Amino acid sequence: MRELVLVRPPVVHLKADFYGSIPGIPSGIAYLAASVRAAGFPVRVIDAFGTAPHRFFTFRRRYRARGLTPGEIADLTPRDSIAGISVHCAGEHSMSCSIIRELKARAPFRPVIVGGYHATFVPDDFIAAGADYAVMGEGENRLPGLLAGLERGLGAEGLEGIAGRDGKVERKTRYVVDLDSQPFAAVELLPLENYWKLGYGHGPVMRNVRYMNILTSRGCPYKCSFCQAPEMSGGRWLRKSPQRVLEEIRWHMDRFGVRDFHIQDENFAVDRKRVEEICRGLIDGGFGITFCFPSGLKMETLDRELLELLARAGMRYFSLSPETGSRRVLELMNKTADIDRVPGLVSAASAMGVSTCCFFVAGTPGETDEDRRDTRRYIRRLARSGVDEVVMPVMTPFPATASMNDPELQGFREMDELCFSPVWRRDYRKLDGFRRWTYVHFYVVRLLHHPLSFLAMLGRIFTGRSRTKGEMTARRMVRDLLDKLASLGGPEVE
Ligand code: B12
Ligand code: SF4
Repeated sequence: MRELVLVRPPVVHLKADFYGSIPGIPSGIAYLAASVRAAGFPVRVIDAFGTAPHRFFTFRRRYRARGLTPGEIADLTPRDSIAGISVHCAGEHSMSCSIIRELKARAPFRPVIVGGYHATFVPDDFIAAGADYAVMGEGENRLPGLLAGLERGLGAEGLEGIAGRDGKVERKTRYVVDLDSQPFAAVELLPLENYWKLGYGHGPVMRNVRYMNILTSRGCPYKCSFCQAPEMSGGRWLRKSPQRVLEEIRWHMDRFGVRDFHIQDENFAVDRKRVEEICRGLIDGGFGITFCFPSGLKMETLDRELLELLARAGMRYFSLSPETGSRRVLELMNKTADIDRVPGLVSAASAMGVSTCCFFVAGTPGETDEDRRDTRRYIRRLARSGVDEVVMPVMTPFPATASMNDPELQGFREMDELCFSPVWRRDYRKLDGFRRWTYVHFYVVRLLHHPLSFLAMLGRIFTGRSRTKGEMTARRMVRDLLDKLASLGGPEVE
């Protein structure tokens, strides 16, 4: 039986994007690898970022990548294997095509399969680049079937949600996997020590503490116009039971010595009873862990009582996404968000010793200067309430979202440019200026209203005991600069 080699591409971003990309433990492929293995297929992972996280190289002149080059990945992939490439985001588009070409150049008849969040929405581009199959949506319920078909000398016949060279595309639009029956992620296939040594990730990484990205649920029932989650999950929200979540946490603690969990769910707290049971299980079971929500919690699912329970169970950081201070813009986004609740939630969390982040997006089509003034005013209010950091990407469209066809969001030349600093937008300079000044407003108000906490933040940046993404990023920039210097003269990949 041929081995499946799952590839996580190097992390890529536009050189002109000052904020870069956020590397972290790739949880999705680790869950997928475990399911494929449980179905009886040998599997290994080539994590091109995690294997060489300090190695920068230039990709197609305008992009900066980190990790192994496409040629090195192809060299490491046995010719008699089946290759599977995980394409998480639009920024990995051309890099993944390049990996496909390198793999095919070395072994033209070796099957190459792509899958992942981004590949789900533009499967044909990867078939055109030379891939044999593109799996759309969840991988667990169709990759084993495809591998079995390939072993029998067939292909994707009879399987839905797989695009192939014959052009047949039947798109699966709803999540269906029973998460409780799914094995725990095969994270031992990843270069975990490298991630732990890095000292940064998506959520704030604690010094000398092993962390793990985990998923306790999948999908989201909301329908924000800029987000791919509704299309990816078909509006479904799937959950693991509290018991299973607790077992998974205990397994990571016992097997890998993990003590800090980064819960990466799209929408963790949809079911309040489930959250309460998980928290009570952590408290009563004396787990003694910490956890955070770097991908956010939905504000409507929280109140003071639930925050208290989460804090007692070990929550140390979470982010909320008001996105804007203007109700008009919220309507344009088709976003349900009761933004007046946020100041109360962050000050309550702050009093409990939990750090908070608020997420905004600048440049929603139809947003006016007046809306932006409302946003800045609202952010100053949050700074007074004690929020620890704000993050403000600039709106970029993603495939399969309403934003993708918006006339105001046109002008990009290729998918890879779809990042949170869309420098190709005609109004980018104005929007970038707005976000930079908004950061200045935020930190000045924070300094004036919470001087001690501001000074403590500076101290933590200095000592590396980061409690927020911003503190971690400040140190990361220095580390990245040193890595870039050490990588000078490195490869330039076309
Ligand atoms: C967790 C997460 C991360 C984690 C883990 C990433 C990973 N590689 O696994 C971290 C924090 C590292 C991360 C980083 C980034 N992310 Co992210 N991430 C998410 C998040 C919150 C959930 C995704 C998830 O885990 N879903 C559940 C799992 C099970 O699904 P999955 O990983 O896609 O894997 C399944 C299938 O896709 C498939 N599959 C996956 N790979 C393969 C491979 C093969 C061969 C097959 C057959 C199937 C298959 O099977 C898996 C199991 O079912 C979504 C949020 C959202 N609202 O959607 C964003 C999201 C996917 N991320 C996004 C972005 C932009 C990024 C970053 C670029 C952010 C940044 N500015 O730096 C970086 C990229 C870094 C990188 N190259 O990895 C965007 C993607 C938009 C786009 N199309 O470009 C999303 C949609 C968030 C958003 N709305 O902006 N992310
Ligand atoms: S932005 Fe958040 S709440 Fe809105 S659809 Fe996406 S994951 Fe759901």
